[in-house]
Amino acid sequence: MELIEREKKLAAEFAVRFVQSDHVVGLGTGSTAAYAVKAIGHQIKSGRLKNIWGVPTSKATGKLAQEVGIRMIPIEDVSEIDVAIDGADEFDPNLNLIKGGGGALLREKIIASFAKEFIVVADSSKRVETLGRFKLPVEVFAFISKPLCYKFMQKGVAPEVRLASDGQKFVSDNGNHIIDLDLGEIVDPAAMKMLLEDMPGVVDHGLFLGYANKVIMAEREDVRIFEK
Ligand code: A5P
Repeated sequence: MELIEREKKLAAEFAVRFVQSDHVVGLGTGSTAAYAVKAIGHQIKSGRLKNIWGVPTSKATGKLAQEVGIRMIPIEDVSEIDVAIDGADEFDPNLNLIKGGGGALLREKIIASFAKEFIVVADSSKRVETLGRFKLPVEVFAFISKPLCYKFMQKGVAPEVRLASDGQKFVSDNGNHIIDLDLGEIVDPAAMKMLLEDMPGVVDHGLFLGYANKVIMAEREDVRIFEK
């Protein structure tokens, strides 16, 4: 297993110690979160965790959770989540995040917002001083993705409508498109958040400001915990 992969696994498995029996657990999306989902399944089987209910952030995660034996509640039946564990594409020193590389940002943000504790798991490549090296994913209503690209270009931003592996436009679990924005360093994430939220047609975006309580990052064989 290559180093980055080992770091993802180490961080994700470490985070699962914050899950206790009787918890409702938000299950993140992506390759790092998948290690946490598998570890939760393993600990249910071994008997360390009892009466766990998972809330998946995507159809893919729901499928994985089912395979590893985690019982689930659909997001529409959730009132509170004890702990959510999810990956990130980037995190900065304020624990602000870019998420959505896997296209699941809308449900990820909703689940993070319902979680009493939102734990981010990451390999060491995800740590940045300033967000923006990773293109910012923006989920938009499908019918408006092209006009919104023109709008972004007018604002001097390079947009890219995300494509799926078959070359067709990527469609999120919510039936929307994703526009990836090459912003360069996002010096004022709060201003960018406001700008995006003020654009009709934008459903949500991958800036997660003030959501994370902890980032658990693995760096080689060490685990580092960043907290606010
Ligand atoms: C999914 O939409 C994302 O927010 C992921 O959590 C993020 O892209 C990190 O993915 P990896 O763990 O696969 O790097």
